[in-house]
Amino acid sequence: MGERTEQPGKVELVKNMPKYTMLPVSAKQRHPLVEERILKLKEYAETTELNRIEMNDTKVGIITNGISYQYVKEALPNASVLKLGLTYPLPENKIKEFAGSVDKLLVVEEGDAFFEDQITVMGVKVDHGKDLFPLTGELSAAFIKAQVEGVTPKIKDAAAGLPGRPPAFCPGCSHRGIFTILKKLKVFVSGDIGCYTLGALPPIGAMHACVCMGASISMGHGMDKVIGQSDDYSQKVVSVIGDSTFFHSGMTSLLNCIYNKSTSVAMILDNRTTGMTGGQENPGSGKTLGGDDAISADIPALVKAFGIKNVVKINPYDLKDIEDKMRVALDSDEMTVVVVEAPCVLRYKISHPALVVDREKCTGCKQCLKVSCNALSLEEDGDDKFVVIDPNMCAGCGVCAQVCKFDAIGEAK
Ligand SMILES: Cc1ncc(C[n+]2csc(CCOP(=O)(O)OP(=O)(O)O)c2C)c(N)n1
Repeated sequence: MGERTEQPGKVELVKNMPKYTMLPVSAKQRHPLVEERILKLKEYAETTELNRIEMNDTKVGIITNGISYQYVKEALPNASVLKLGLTYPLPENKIKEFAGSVDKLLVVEEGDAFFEDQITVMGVKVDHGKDLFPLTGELSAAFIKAQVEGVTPKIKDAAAGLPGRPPAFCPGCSHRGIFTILKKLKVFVSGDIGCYTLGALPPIGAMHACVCMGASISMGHGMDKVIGQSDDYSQKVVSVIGDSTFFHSGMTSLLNCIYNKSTSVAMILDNRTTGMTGGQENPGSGKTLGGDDAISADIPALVKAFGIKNVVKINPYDLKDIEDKMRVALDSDEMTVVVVEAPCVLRYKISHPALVVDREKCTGCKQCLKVSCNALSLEEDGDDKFVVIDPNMCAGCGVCAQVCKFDAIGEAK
């Protein structure tokens, strides 16, 4: 932390094969140096302010770190604490000194018994650790207080019967129409991480797997190999991945698919941004993170260069276009890659005039609510039920209008 200081002089490349080239012969020579460095770090861990003892009441001493430290300070302000800021290697002497100056030693850490096990191996008796603070879930100040002092703070119960409010796609989001049709086709969607993962949640509920960033296409490939060809769409897999995730770690799996003759369908939802994490630039957006102009990677050209012949573009705001082209892709016995090009409406501030509902035509059937748009809500007037569109939220994308069987949604007259 502090002011940036520029390195004086010119930085030069120095060739030093035994240091930088980890062939077995040099790796063997480097290993002792790594061990020496850990010993030096251990000495540093004993003296650095990052590992500090805050002595208070000596009845209870707590070894903790990070967010757990904040909970401990809130829950047990009088307890003595050893706060670890450098958590590997541990400061053995400091831990022993702290343990010796308190009556009872507790280790409060989220997840695994990372400190507790190492401290026990040092020969230090831990009075309480994972017996009170479980391996799973998250800690909180209230939970720590309850476990240590047996005092459970009273928290008011939520009113019964409140509806769940899962997060939804933004009004106007290009992912909405895609998932509406994937649901209609009843395919198995092997998903990935990004705004489109919200397609897994009700009322859409059309993503059936998501493990980690970049896994969609490879999981889909594996499922396709196991299941084999089928005419039943519910037994067909469509992998769905965003542009940023594709550039990050989806490209290699796609190459593997075509090399190993997958018959799955992969959809790349190219909204020209990294939407979920706040709209950062990526290799397709045409800008560097610093805001300078950059290349804009051409996804269809890239995919064709891998050897994929069936590369199809879809307009995500035209439900018929999506369904027709997806049916062709699903019926093909060769892999198809569907590229959906539509800029993120939030990031690029895209909006069209808000749509309106014709109350005379609306039957209150709720079909439009199933596309999961927060601009839409159901109103009641006596026995009459009808949908209204909030003009401040609606981006005029038209997806809700396309699912209305009564032609009740349209532009304002
Ligand atoms: C390994 C890993 N790194 C970073 C993240 C954080 N993260 C969540 S979603 C996402 C990318 C979303 O961008 P994109 O795939 O383009 O989809 P969009 O949200 O724009 O629809 C990132 C980087 C993560 N989940 N996993």
